[in-house]
Parts: sequence; structure tokens; C-alpha cells
Amino acid sequence: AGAIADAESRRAELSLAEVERRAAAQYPALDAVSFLSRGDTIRVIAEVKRASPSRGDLAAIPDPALQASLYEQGGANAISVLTEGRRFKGSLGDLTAIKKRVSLPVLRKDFIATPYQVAEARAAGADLVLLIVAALDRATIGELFAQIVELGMTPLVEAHSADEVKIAADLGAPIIGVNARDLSDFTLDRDLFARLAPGIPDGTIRVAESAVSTPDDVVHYRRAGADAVLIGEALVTGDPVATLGAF
Ligand code: IGP
Repeated sequence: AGAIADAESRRAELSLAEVERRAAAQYPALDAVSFLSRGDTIRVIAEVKRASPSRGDLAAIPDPALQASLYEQGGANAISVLTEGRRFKGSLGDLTAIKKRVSLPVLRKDFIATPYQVAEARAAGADLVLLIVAALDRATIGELFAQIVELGMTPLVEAHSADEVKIAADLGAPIIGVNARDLSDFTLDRDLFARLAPGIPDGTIRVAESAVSTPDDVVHYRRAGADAVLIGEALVTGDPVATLGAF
């Protein structure tokens, strides 16, 4: 409900037509799949995240664009930006600023529920958009998925159960993320990725999300078949270049 209220308040600022005009005027989106495809080493999606409902304030991040450029220097393959304001203290302005500074694909990480938010993501320069299966009904996720592709962006579809992986796979998601954190009660299950990965079709980029903080965690997910890991907290609370170097 918060995300919808946020979207409503922004809608009062700019019309959908105006946002779509700005989206059409952007540089074309980068092909995130080529940046994240399986290689000799695991790929890293590095997240700019100030706070979360489960962990509270994490870091001030006075200059999100500098933060993201440190990730790029550290060897990250894509950047995730929390744009949700109320609980994560992010904004679309963060994404716009980051996109101007890095040459990696940038993910809009938010509770995307409306076509307006998807158009807004592209207008801000996003290359990828998160869709959370648990938060969307089948018709809506299908429509948003199609719109993301239509705008040249890549959907990253997040699942938390075998049924949700099936929904993501049926959509033809090029990238499927398994979130170790249950968004309904914030509990962590570090073995969930290993259990769900076999249900993710070959050719899909498999991403392990959340609570990755040590090189051992990365090795654990690599062994379980992850092509990429998505890391937030560990990079905003420590030295990002050193942390990424250790991975
Ligand atoms: C990053 P962590 O534990 O490294 O900070 O987690 C990322 O997985 C997490 O921010 C996340 C998230 C989400 C946040 C994954 N899916 C959906 C908000 C909404």
C-alpha cells in the first residue's frame, strides 16, 4: 500500500504522458543479460541501500553516485538502487544520479506495481526493473513484464518459493532472483537458493539475493549454481572496493 501511495503522489507531479515522453528520450537501455551472463567468476549486482525495514538505518550514503562508482571500480557487474523512500530511504533521484556516473546496467529496486513506475524507471535511466512475484497478481505481473521489455529494459523477477519460480519461468524471465529473505516476515533462509535453483530453466541467469556478507557466502551460492549474487548491506557498511575485492 505504501508503494502505491508513493506512486500516486508522484503521479500528481508528472502526467503519465510526460513520463513516457521522457522515457522515450532516454539513451537506450543497456543489455543487462550480457553483463550478468555466466563467466569464469560469479557476477555481482551491488546495491545502493541506506536502510531497510528489517535492519533499520545502514549507512548515510551522502553521494549515491560516488558509492556506485566505487562498486564499479571494485568490479561489480551491475548496480541495484533502492528507490523506495519510506522504508528504504531511497529515491528515483538516486537512480538518475547513479546512472549518470557509471557505465554498468542499473536496476530499479522497488515495489513496482504500476505501469507509471515502469515508465518512470526508464525515464530515470534504469536498465533493469525488479518484479516481485509475491507482490503481484498474475495479470499484473504479465503486463508489467511486457512493458519493461517493450521499453528495452530487462525484468529481474524475484521468487521465494518453487511456485513463484514457476511463474517467473512461465513469463520467460531472463533473470530470476531468489531472495533468501522472506519479505512478509523478514526471516532468512540461506538454503532457499540451493533448493529452488534446479527449478530455474537453463539459460536463465540465476541470482542469489540477500544476506551475502562473506567470501564463504559467495562460494556457497556459486556451488549451488548461482550466476550472480545481489549484495547490499555488506557493501554499504564496509569499504566497498575492499569487500568486492575479497569476493
Ligand atoms: C540485498 P542485503 O541483505 O545484501 O542487504 O540484501 C537485497 O537482496 C535486498 O535489498 C532485497 C530487497 C528485495 C529489498 C532483495 N529483494 C525486494 C527490497 C525489495
